[in-house]
Amino acid sequence: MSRVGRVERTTKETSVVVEIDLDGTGKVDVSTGVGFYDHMLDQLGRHGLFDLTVKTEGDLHIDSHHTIEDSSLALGAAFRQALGDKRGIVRFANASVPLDESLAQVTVDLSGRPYLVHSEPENMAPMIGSYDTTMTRHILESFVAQAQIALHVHVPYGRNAHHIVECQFKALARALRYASEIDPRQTGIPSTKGAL
Ligand SMILES: [Mn+2]
Repeated sequence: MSRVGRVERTTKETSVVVEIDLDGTGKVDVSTGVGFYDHMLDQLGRHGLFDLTVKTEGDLHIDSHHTIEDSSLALGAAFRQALGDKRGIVRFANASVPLDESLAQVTVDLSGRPYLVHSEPENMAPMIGSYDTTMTRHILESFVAQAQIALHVHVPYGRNAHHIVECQFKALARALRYASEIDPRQTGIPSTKGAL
C-alpha cells in the first residue's frame, strides 16, 4: 500500500504543487523561490526520509509571505492525505536535534486535531536571506492546521538564526518520520476511539 499525497493549490497569490511519499528515501525536489525555505524543506524530506516535491510560484514581488504560507498549507494537506486512515502507524513521537549551539525539541501526535505549541529565542536576527524569521511559527501553524496534528516545538536555547530555524525543521522531520512509521505490532488504528 503506497502512502502518498498530492495537492495542487492555486489562488491569485500563489500556485503550489506538493507530492509526498511517506515511505521514501529522502529524495527531494523543491523550488519556492525563497532560498532558505527551500533549504528547510530539503531538511524535512531528507531527515524524514520522505520523497518530497514542492513547486511554488508565488507573488514574491510583494514579499515571501504568501509563497511560504501556501506551500506549508499544501504540504500539511498532502501529509494528511498520505497518512490515509492511519492504520498501523506509531502515532506519537519525539525528536531532539542540536545544530551546534542550538537545540530543537519536537513532540508530535498524529491525532486528527490541530494544535501547535511553539517557543524559540525571541531576539533572533529578523532575516535569513529573503526568509523572515517570524515566518517559522506561521509555517508550523499552517502545516498543523492542514495536517491535523498536535505539534510541540521548542528551542530552549540557541544564538544563530540559521541554526535556530534549521534545527527545528530537522527535529520536525525526525519526529514526523517516527510517528508516521508503520508499527509491526499495531494491526489497527492506534486510538481507543477507533479513528484518528
Ligand atoms: Mn543550513
